[in-house]
Amino acid sequence: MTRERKPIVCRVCHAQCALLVDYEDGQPVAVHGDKDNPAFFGYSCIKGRQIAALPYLPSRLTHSLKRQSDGSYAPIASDSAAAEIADKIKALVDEYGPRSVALYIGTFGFNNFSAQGFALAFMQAIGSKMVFTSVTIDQPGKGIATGLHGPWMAGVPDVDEWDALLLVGTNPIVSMNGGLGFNPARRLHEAKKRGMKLVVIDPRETDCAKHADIHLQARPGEDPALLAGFARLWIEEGLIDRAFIAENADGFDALRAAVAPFTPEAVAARADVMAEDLVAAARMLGRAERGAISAGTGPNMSGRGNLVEYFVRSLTTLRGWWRKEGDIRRNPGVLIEPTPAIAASPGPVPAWGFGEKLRVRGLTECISGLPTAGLADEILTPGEGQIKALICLGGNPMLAWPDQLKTHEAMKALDLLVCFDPRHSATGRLAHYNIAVKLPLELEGNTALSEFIGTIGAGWGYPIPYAQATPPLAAPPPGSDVVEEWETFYAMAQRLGLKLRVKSFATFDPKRAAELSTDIDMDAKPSETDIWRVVLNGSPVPYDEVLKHPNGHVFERQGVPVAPKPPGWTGKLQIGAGVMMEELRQIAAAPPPAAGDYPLRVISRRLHDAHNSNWHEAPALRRRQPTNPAYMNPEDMAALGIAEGDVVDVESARSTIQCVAEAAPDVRRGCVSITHAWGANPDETIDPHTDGGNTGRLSFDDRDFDPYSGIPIMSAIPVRVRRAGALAAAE
Ligand SMILES: Nc1nc2c(c(=O)[nH]1)N[C@H]1C(S)=C(S)[C@@H](COP(=O)(O)OP(=O)(O)OC[C@H]3O[C@@H](n4cnc5c(=O)[nH]c(N)nc54)[C@H](O)[C@@H]3O)O[C@H]1N2
Ligand SMILES: Nc1nc2c(c(=O)[nH]1)N[C@H]1C(S)=C(S)[C@@H](COP(=O)(O)OP(=O)(O)OC[C@H]3O[C@@H](n4cnc5c(=O)[nH]c(N)nc54)[C@H](O)[C@@H]3O)O[C@H]1N2
Ligand code: SF4
Ligand SMILES: [Mo]
Repeated sequence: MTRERKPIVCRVCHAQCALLVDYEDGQPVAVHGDKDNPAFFGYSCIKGRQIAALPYLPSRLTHSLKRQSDGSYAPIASDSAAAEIADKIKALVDEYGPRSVALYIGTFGFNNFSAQGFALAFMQAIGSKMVFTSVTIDQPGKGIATGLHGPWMAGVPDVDEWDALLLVGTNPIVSMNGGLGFNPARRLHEAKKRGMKLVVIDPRETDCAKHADIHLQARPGEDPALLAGFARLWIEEGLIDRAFIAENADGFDALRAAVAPFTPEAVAARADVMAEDLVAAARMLGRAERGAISAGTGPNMSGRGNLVEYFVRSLTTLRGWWRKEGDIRRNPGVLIEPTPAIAASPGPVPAWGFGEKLRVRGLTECISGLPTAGLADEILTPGEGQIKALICLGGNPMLAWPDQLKTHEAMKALDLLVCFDPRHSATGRLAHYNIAVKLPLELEGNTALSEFIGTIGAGWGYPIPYAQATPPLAAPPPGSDVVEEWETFYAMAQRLGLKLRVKSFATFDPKRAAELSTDIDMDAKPSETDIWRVVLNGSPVPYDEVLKHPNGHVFERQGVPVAPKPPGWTGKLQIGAGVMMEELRQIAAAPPPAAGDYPLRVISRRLHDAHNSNWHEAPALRRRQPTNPAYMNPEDMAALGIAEGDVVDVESARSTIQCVAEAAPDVRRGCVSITHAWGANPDETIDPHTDGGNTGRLSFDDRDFDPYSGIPIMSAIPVRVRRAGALAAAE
């Protein structure tokens, strides 16, 4: 028997953990974390441990599919599919103009920069700017707040330097969403051991909240009031870095005036927490020498994400928690060149109102991209500029977008819908073509994405100059015809006689990125490694060097001391931005929300054993997570006459979904915690025990939406809940 152990960068989610696959006689027999890996220290999760099994699941597409006139699907050769799609795109561009063709980049369009690089180059080649991504239905407030507040070029200190951490509606132990870095449970454990204080604001007692020194189990959607309360108390008690603010920030007086109404008592009443706890949390954070704040999807989706993210930055500024002159940035970049380590901000940058305009709801491009929540209406609204074709790259609009009912109408209205997906997803079941793609086991992979997201904020990216690149471990199943996404875009461009110029992701500097772009040879098809060289052109360590380290490596690169602010520098952070202060005034003026017809709130969450809409059917995952339950506080269940395991109707003003009720004492009373991206299409039969319910169906995309990113309410959705059939029985 031959035994082999092969390393792979996991890309089953964005975290890119270092895994090892054990082979016996060429067959994968086990997948586990690599204990010797210097960034992940052996971490793996059950989802990642499926990496060697996924290519062989019955649900994996081994051939691309084309919809037939009777609505059924038949296999089509990948090159024929590329040719047919290219011809259809050309016909649409000729008749309606390039704007009629849109691209949607979902989760797995980010996990693979080569796919994204080619998709973007193809869109540029046909002349369409209609590029949408999942970012605007995720945490668009992060970009918008950075624009309003201004970026701090030197970034924030690393996890092991913090004395305190505030997590606002994020649960990185499960989600890997930043805040703690990679192998988050271990990093939190180490940080707590050295005395770091943890404050968590979350309506659920999350995995992170269980380790918190103070957990404010607040009413969802009240985060801006809570954070304003922190700011007010810090200012009142002098817990702010006056010198840093005077030197580096404008807008202090405006902020002080806007947070004045948010007294501990007023905030406690709104958010339904104890005023003493709020004060204790604010002081615990305010007395920490160095600290960090990270917010997640919950507060980004519950109505005022921009303001929450703005406070994440402004509170950091008030405490002077940014990396300062002389601090060492230990990771000068390996595959991605970070922003310059200078203790300064260029000042605010435009956050919306530029680029392509949507024809609906007055939405424009924003710093987080074109508003995806406006895309369904863009498709459905007739007239000049209407979108007729949508290319979905590793995303699943039918299960992930808000307003599933409208999304369904939109997908059905398209002249051309193409999904690049290894599975016949809910969106794929409405598509004209599904391109069957290769999976991570069959692809070269690397940690560029994790490094790229290192600029998002506290606890993102690697604190050390670490990178990993691994070759494909296995060929696709025998007899299959699966492609890398870029190959199809290449084939389509060839067919249409277009040239592709692919940008480098290795830098954030737009000028340098343009210089590092590469014209692709349209006659001789490049290799997979060639493509990565293009996509990471100009990386601090050449890609070929990283490829020599399939087990991952900490490169010998000197840390960079943060340089002082250059003389004559005028840029300053802005902590009193007018639009944000106006939102604070509106909140202060409005009473806390009344219960109304829909007294409960569906709050978003992640499940440990499921990732968005992906691979729920994998047997090892299904055993652990057969469906997406409605997790409810047992007291709410008792009050509503609901028993564990009952199917319940969760009804919003938009629609009703069915879920299996599960008692969860960790969920705040009044909240129903349900994860997204389950369920099926509106015209399909749905069994709540296996398919689950789709929370997107509960939301409107055109009510209570953010005017800049378009994100509507996707958490804290007002609902009522009753046992399924209870209404019929009562009548
Ligand atoms: N109500 C509510 N709605 C939400 C959220 C929420 O919390 N609440 N969360 C939002 C967030 S944060 C996000 S990011 C979006 C997610 O939005 P999307 O990215 O659109 O949704 P996913 O479910 O991640 O879709 C991923 C698709 O990629 C396919 N896939 C899996 N592996 C691969 C691969 O290797 N290559 C390719 N090409 N495809 C692959 C899967 O089969 C699946 O169809 O949903 C959003 N929707
Ligand atoms: N295992 C797993 N990991 C994932 C994913 C997955 O599906 N499964 N999805 C990936 C994706 S696409 C993303 S974007 C990241 C997201 O990563 P996170 O943002 O960390 O996602 P969650 O774990 O859902 O944490 C959101 C928290 O917000 C809370 N919450 C809901 N509404 C509110 C509110 O109004 N205020 C406050 N304060 N809290 C609120 C919820 O109770 C929940 O605990 O995770 C990624 N990682
Ligand atoms: S956390 Fe994500 S990257 Fe890490 S093993 Fe799990 S699925 Fe893979
Ligand atoms: Mo996300």
